[in-house]
Amino acid sequence: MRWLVMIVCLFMVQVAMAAQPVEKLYSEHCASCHGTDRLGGIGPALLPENLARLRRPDAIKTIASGRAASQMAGFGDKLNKEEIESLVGLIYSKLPQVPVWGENEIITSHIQHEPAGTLPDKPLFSADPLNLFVVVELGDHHATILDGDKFEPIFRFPTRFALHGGPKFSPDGRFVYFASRDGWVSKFDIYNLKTVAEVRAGINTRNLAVSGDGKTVLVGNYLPHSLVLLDAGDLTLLKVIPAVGQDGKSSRVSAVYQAEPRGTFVAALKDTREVWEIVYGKKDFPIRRIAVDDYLDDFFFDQSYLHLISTARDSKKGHVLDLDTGKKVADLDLPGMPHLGSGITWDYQGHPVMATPNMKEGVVSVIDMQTWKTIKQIKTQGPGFFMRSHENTPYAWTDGFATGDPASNDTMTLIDKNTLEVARVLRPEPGKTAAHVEFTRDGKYALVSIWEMDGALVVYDAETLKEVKRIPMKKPSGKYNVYNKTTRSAGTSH
Ligand code: DHE
Repeated sequence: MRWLVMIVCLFMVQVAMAAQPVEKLYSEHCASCHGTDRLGGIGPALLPENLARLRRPDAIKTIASGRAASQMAGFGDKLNKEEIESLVGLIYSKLPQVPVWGENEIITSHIQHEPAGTLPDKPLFSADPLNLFVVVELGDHHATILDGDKFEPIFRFPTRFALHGGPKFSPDGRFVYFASRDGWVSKFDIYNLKTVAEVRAGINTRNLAVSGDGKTVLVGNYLPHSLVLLDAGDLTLLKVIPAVGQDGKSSRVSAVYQAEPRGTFVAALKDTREVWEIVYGKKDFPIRRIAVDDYLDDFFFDQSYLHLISTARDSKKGHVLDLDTGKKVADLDLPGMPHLGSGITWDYQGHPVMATPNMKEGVVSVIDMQTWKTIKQIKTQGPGFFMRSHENTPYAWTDGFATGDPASNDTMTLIDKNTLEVARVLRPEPGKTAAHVEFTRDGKYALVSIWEMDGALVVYDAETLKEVKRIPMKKPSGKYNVYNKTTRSAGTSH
């Protein structure tokens, strides 16, 4: 009997030790950098929504051993295995209430590094300002401004933690705006190589868009459920719009886009059957709510921005919406998990077609944009994440890294845009992840990421497909050519 009592007591002591101290452990070891409320500080927010890309075993490793090239120290000598695991349990648990991040919090977070209009209007460098690339290096949270003629870095600077989505340019290409998953928006002056302003627009942000007139920035958030309008000049707050459907249900915002030919922003709402179009040139930013028959996610637009192409959450079909009438005009046959955000368009036999990679299947779907019929499913090496081309190049390039399958992870499949056949498969560095392509402004060179900590950008001659240069980088993710982006090339995401 005595042994039973002892076991029970031991068990209770263990439960008490494991259950109670985790908050204390957090406040002792984590709160000073990640915030008492886990909303972030000098370190990132530690909430399940923000940690979605970090696997638990990696979180355990990070707490034990720290994170290279960051201020995150290792705690392996201070915390035992159970303590580290209990902390991981805590940071992957939801906060009891959706945290407040409203006008006050946004306004208070604003940082003006350089007063607007005080920096010179001429670039500090001689490289063609329209043929620069902004390269996001996720490995150590930096970005590089790269000369697109010489393929030489001009400047490298720290970014906020975990940038996501494509950085967006001002229409003249002078400024670039970044969004981090933690909600930080930064405006960088490319001419003067300086971050000029920053603001935290949310706690878990999806992406941002810059209006066609360059005056306004729109930010879409998962946490809280909001859209935030900022003055593109100095990033001061213009308006917070709670993302609430007509049915009163609040919704996460999946992504936001600019539709310059329409003078609007378009917002994708994850939890309500509506698409929002926001007029950026009008006072108070009026919202047009377009009722749709499904939860639409992951948007793509035709070059005129008349048609919005999207995937519906619960069906295996794509959905084409006429933005003028607000009516669905076609269903698309799109099995698997197409990644429309990476879609591109080109002319095929006199018709505009769109093509999208697929994150679940090794296939690229090519769709006629007049009949909205799938004209070909092209087999690739494996499920792909990103796709790119350029008006002056014969191939559409797609990677095979969406599922991390080692058989396709290191491949680039090149599709001939005239025949819709696979023309070539490249392996920029066998065994290492290859992903995301971007072209120079003339389309003559293609830059591919070796998406690894000791990674690189591999520059290919886009015609001969010979490697021209390899530039070492720390897990380079996306790279964005100023000209292709500001002119909304059909071969790149907008
Ligand atoms: Fe992305 C763009 C959504 C996971 C890297 N990603 C986008 C965009 C959307 C989106 C809506 C377009 C916004 C824009 O450009 O402004 N991404 C999603 C997801 O829903 C998904 C699958 C899950 C998630 O956690 O958000 C997801 N994305 C990832 C990654 O795991 C990637 C590979 C690494 C990372 O950074 O987390 C990743 N997404 C990117 C990149 C772009 C992007 C590099 C910009 C592509 C471009 O060329 O424009």
